[in-house]
Amino acid sequence: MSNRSSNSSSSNDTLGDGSALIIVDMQNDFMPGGSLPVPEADKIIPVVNKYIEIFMAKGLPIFASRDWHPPNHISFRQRGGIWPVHCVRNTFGAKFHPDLKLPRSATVVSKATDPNREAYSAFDRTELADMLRAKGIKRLFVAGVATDYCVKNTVLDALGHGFEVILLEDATKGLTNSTAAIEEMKSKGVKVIRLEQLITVRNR
Ligand code: VGL
Ligand code: ZN
Repeated sequence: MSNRSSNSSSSNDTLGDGSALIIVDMQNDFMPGGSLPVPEADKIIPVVNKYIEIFMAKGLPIFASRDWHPPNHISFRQRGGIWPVHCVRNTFGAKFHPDLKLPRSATVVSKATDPNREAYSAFDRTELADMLRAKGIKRLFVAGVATDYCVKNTVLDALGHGFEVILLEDATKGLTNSTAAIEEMKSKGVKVIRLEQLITVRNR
């Protein structure tokens, strides 16, 4: 707790003690060529890797969520849901993209594992909030896909749990409406930054 700022307007973009990186659903099925592709999702991989490098260099914790559905998940069209079959647990589509440089020390959070419940948020029936609190985390930097589904729901839940949230705008891609999703997150108190701004803060 060495770098607390007394100025609350600038305190929540500071990368230091109490910060963690959450990478949402960077899985093959959400990439171009996958069964539920998020346009250009593969383009953010190098940027996500850069954030991973920065958090690793600072010794800060990294969490990676994954959509981890059973084969008969309620969100699939075959069961009346709105999505094609995607991210079925233990399949290639559910694996993280091979270019994502997730460190061994990262904590993987599996979500939407119940066949009869949809869960977009990485906090929904997972241990994420407890694990973050156990590590003294107060501030979450969020990257990944899809901006307008799992990222947004994870971010809003994080606010509900009392975490400060910073969305990494250059490390997220949406399915249909990223702009509206980002505006909604901003209106609820989320700060939105890009790599350049994080480095500026880091080197201050
Ligand atoms: C997601 C649709 C269905 C996501 C997951 O990760 O944003 N979107 N399941
Ligand atoms: Zn899903």
